[in-house]
Amino acid sequence: MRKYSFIALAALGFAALLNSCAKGEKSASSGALASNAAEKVYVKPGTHDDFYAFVSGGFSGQLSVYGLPSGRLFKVIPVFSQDPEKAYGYNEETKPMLNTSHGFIPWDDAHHPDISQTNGELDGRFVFINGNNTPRIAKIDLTTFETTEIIEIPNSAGNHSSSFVTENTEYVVAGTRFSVPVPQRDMPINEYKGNFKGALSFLSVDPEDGRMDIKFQLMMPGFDYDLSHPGRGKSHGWFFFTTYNTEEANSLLEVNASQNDKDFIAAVNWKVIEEYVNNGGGTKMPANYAHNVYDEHTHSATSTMKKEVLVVDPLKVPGAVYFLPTPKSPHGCDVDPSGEYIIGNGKLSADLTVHSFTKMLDAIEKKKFDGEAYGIPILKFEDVLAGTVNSGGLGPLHTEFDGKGNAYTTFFISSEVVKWKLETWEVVDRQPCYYSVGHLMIPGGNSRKPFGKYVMAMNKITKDRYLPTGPEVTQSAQLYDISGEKMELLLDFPTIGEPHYAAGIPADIVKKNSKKIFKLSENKHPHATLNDSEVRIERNGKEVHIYMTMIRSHFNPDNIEGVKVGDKVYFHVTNLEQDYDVPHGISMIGAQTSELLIMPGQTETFVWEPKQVGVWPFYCPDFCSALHQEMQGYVRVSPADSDIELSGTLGE
Ligand code: K7E
Ligand code: CUA
Repeated sequence: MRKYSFIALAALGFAALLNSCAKGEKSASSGALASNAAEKVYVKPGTHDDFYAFVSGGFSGQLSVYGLPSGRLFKVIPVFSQDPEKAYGYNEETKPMLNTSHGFIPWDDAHHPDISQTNGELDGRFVFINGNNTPRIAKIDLTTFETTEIIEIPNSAGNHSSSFVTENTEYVVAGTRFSVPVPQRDMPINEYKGNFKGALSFLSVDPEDGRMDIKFQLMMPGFDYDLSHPGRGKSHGWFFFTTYNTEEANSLLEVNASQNDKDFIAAVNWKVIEEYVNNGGGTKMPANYAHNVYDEHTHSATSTMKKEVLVVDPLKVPGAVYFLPTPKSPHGCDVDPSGEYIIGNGKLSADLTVHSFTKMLDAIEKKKFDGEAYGIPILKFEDVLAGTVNSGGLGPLHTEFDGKGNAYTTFFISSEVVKWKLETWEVVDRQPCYYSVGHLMIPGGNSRKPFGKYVMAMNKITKDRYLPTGPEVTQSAQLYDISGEKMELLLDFPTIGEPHYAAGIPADIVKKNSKKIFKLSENKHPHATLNDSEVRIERNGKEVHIYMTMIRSHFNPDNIEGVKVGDKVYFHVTNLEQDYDVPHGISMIGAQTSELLIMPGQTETFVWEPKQVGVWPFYCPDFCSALHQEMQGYVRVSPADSDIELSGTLGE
């Protein structure tokens, strides 16, 4: 019977999807846009956008930076994937960033960026983002827009309920989507139930330098922990996680994990656990995970393997965890700006469940429990329910807030954004998305202080919205003006990869801190060449180290002789420029790497192993001056037994 109703719901959803596509075609051609929509997104040449939007790349593994309202793309920040454009993961300095316990992993699936906060408001220091596939959390420094730290999460698999930050960035959270044996071991898969564990990891963030560290891992029952959000204001100190597959099925989850009428939102009191841990609680467990840190002064990353993690059994900490029954395999787990309402979006449901934090505390205090799961108390649904939004949509996924008492929820199946009122739970507006929307984002939407001017919806399917590009067509974002009663669609723009969540922030908070150059006087790279008198070439057996500089518009040296077949040639190249926006590049014929793109004052290294005798050119691939085409040089490669002396010259 249950199975039947699920299939019926899916079929209904499919019909709705077709329906919304048909609607889309019609309104696209008949002009759903208000006549002044173009004006509202037009940012005059030479002027700046009001907001930065950091949009996850999903399976591209990167984070892209757009301006709002224009939708202009400014940068793709490489995070978990190698990027030849920036040489990230190709140069010797950044390769350690992609080290893991599984070796060098130059890809991941990045979903949820979140901006650091102070007192519950965006502070614009860092963006954090999760890697799902090989569980990791990365930190991007918003003075350089570069990834400066990646930490691997042990005992985790499918790091999806991540990487959301608490009100003062005390913690960044990483909850496992897939439960696994902990510790990992060889065991039959069908013994999953009762034996697998779901680790919820809390990573502390140093208030001074932002350094991350796994403070503790809470070992929860073997459910799937899908999404999470921090409490704020009155609920600061708590973290909420949606679960599905509380059935603990290990096969055909589309049916077997949809049996229970209700799954749970897990409410975790991290303050209580923090206190327990600070007083010596928890168990140190052997582990093996990488902690990779990029140093702006050495322009280099180091990777350290960590060998231990602190594990906490929730049953040992009274008051640490409660389960809030939530209908129909909830996906999104969102907390309103006041911290009172916790919204669970049951993705197989038409309604939204809103829990009350106050009622939750009250029920806990009165010990009104409705049984337990693996020893964790379950609260009564009716006791914690604040209200239900009868939305009339299908497949609710994610909710954001405008700070004016309204909430906005995406519906994947019925392909729309629905606006509703907190406390009365009434739906007040709905707008179609083209098509199949996932997350949506209001700048500051995950904080005490949202900037409710725009909402950006991120769509999975675009079909006919753009010029076709073969079987693979772009995903997209859509921008709506939400300053009035009714949402107004302003703009469609294509995105990089598949955006899941995004994080937006007023540009003013970030742009004043943006670095223009790296100071040469602060360059602590061990292979830096800080002026032309330090230029040199050294041989150490078969290793050759070229200490090279670049400035408009030449390399020093630009003629190199004495390199032999079989050598391993390191180019350590320093850009001596100290002007804004004057990077130089270097690329070498036949080198099995990418070009380097070196910022003013920075040093980078690539390795070239010449296989053939000859005279081989290198050049600058970044058009840096009127004489950029003159920025070139040659390396003479001689036979392995040659006795030609190593030399480097310029202008001789
Ligand atoms: Cu809904 Cu990964 Cu947040 Cu995609 S997730 S949409
Ligand atoms: Cu330097 Cu082109």
